[in-house]
Amino acid sequence: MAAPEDPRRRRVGLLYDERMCRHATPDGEIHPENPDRIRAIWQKLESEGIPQRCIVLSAKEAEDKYIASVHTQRHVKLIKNISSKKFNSRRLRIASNFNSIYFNKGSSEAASLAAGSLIEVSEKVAKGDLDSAIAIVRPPGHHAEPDEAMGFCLFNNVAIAANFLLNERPELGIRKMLIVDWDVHHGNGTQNMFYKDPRVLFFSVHRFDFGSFYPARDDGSYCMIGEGPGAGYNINVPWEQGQCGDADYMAVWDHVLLPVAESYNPDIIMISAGFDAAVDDPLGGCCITPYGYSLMLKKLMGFAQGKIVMALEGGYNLKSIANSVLACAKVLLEEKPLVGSIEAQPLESTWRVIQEVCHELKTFWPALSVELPQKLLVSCRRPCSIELNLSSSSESTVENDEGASTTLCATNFVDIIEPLSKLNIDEDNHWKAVAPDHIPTKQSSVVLSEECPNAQALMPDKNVDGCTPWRSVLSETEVWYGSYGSNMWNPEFLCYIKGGKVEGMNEPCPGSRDKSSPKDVIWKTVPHRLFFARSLTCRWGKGGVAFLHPESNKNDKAYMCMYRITLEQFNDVLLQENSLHQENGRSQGAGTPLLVLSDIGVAAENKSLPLEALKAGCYSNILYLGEEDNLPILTMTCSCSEIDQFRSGELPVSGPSNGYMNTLVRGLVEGKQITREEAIAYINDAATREL
Ligand code: Q9C
Ligand code: ZN
Repeated sequence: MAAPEDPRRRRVGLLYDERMCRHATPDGEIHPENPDRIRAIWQKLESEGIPQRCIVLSAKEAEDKYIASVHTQRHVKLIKNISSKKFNSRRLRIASNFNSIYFNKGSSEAASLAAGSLIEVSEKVAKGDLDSAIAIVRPPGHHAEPDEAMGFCLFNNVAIAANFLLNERPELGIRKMLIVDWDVHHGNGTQNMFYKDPRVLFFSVHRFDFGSFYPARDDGSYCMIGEGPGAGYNINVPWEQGQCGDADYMAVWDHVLLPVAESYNPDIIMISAGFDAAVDDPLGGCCITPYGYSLMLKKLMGFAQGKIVMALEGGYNLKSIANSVLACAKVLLEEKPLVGSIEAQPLESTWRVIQEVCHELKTFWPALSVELPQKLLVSCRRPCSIELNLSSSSESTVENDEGASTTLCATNFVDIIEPLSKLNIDEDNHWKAVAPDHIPTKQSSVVLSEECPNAQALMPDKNVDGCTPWRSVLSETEVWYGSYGSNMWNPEFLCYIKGGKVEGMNEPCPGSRDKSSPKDVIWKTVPHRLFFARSLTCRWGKGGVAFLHPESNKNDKAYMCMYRITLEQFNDVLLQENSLHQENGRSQGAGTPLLVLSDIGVAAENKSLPLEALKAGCYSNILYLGEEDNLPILTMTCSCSEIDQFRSGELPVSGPSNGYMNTLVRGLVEGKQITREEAIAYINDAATREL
């Protein structure tokens, strides 16, 4: 035994077992959820001398009967047997029936070791043999449903251990527990397993992005508060966007989680500790620092007499997860107070989400009834729309979830900083204060971090404005063009890129100068009202065309097909949609573009950006609809003042012609969003409901 027993010394369990590395992709394909994750964490802890200060445990396989307390017999059997020889030829096909799952010869053992590890450490913490514990396990668990593997998860490790304590070890006195799921993804499986159970308060904070972030189901919404006796014991905090960091999580801790934990008074806390909301995670798009994680954990240690069990869930940047787990281990071990500070303010959307959650739950938790001080609501930071990919090499490789490698071209330093210098900076120098939190520093030679919080210090001294032909600059920036009208139909949109016309169009499109196809096409829904207005367009002839109400409303839902194109192409589409491509010297070639990089920043700040040069066109207003894969989502619609004119009858409101209607329905159906019947109902509703 190492150090002499100090009675104040915390007994922290640390579980790691190399056998959990045997679960891997069957043919060595690259995958973010890979064995190096737990190895990297363990190596980091070893290099810092952490294991010597902990009680190190190895894994035990979970007994079937314990796993079966949250999973169906069928699922237990499948996962227990999937690695056996007789499944050799069927493993791939079976995996493909699940969402984001792979299996190999090591999967069965690893899955039951992960679940068994959680049982092991939870029992020891509940008994008081340990004060707290960290289980460095994989595969992760929180997406696993009663009868379904999902999202890299085979067995729901935390749920199995929670049920074990409640049902199998009543003598340990664990009658109510709090599960805090801070993985960037919603813990859908865990939520489901305890949805009607008041003995488990499940709290998940996750990216939701209005239902478009993985697992992209509506059960991650704040409306899901539990059912029957479990009503009030399920709390979801669904972020509207990425970029959430320390300040946002602290705001949720202080205004939601801690007040609830205080009144609930749990006997133990289990943390579904994914670290994919960490800064630089390739899947999460958020930016919690190791200091942020240590604060989140420290604040929870004030409850349940410090009985805390942490279970690794996601987290896919090896450095980020290793440093974050290290920070957490130190918190559990050390009696020293934390040092550090949180620079940024919460995002504006964070206060909105907190208010929604509190409103939903205040009848169950009176502590959530307090109004947020007005002063908090006005001091917030705004999201930043431009991906800053400062890299010392010219290319950096990021793995996507499916294992394929995507090569991102690093954006040239000058291209990024120069347009930023045009961003509106308010009197309080808001941008400067906010910059470090927003700027990912991926192996960057230029370090924009706490040591160097002043982005302006890094401005190149030469003003390059005017020297760069706009097309080449804008061709290096990608955006999502979100289409909610006829461009949802792929062949139709391609006319604006490649040129030409499809059936129903009166005149052909000239196409964009850069005729390369969109890099990606994805769908999303947005909380905006779709409606039809105007009565005639050159391209479509008689009938109204689709618009989005520029203001968002959470009761509205519009389908949107998003094309990943360059900002140069976006400009060309914008010109064509406003039929300004022939006249107007600024188009097609020389002159100035309608929308430059810095405009995206302004659009992000204000959500919409009317373009003076287009005010005669019908789509003169750029909407910023958040981001996807760190790229801004832009669309075009009418201006706010036109809404008033449509309402008053000054400008006509009319439904789509049959040809236009057919194109919309075709786009939705071929895009596999909804059935033909649903598409027709959706369009009819948009065309008939009063604005
Ligand atoms: N287009 C955990 O972090 N992504 N799971 C699939 C499909 C799956 C994450 C994307 C992400 C699963 C434990
Ligand atoms: Zn996750």
